Amino acid sequence: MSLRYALLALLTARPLTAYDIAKQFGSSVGFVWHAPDSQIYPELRRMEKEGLIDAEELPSGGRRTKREYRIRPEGVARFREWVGTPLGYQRERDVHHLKAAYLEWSDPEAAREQLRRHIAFHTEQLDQWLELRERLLDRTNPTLAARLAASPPEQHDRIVAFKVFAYDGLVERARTEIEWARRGLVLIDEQLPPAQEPTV
Ligand code: VNL
Repeated sequence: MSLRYALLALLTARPLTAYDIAKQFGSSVGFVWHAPDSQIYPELRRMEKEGLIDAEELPSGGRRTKREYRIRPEGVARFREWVGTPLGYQRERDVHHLKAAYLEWSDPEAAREQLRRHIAFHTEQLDQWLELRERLLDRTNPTLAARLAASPPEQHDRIVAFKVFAYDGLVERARTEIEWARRGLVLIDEQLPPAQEPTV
């Protein structure tokens, strides 16, 4: 269900063809709400049927006609309502933390390797969030640039500030994961299994 709000969010920036929606999704809202193209296209059709968005056939040179999607006032109202309504929370379900609780069962080197992978993954994530954050701050992200072009200048700072706020949270989360895994590496060294008594 969140996918439809991510799509409505994208379409509040400007009307887009289905193809451009899929493309721009991946370089904007898709970073915080990942969805494959195979989910995006059918969801657009459902949103159209439900009157949240309109599709306009665009004249095109080729055989396939292009359809441009535009958010309808009903879609804007639904989006606004969703943004203003508290979400529920899920109980914890994290396999990395589950496994961390039992690392005394692992060979120390295998445990280290897993924590190193955790660090590598979240270091890549961190770099990605920092880069995206910069492209929001300098306002060169194409979705944001289009959104700003269509909105009054006195709104620009707050539009940017909340996008940056979202990525600030992701930056902090990635840093926390990296520090946690580093502490795990230290812990493994401190808690090496006792050496076996030599058998005579
Ligand atoms: C937008 C642009 C949103 C870039 C993003 O992530 C982003 C936007 C939530 O203008 O909607 O990375």
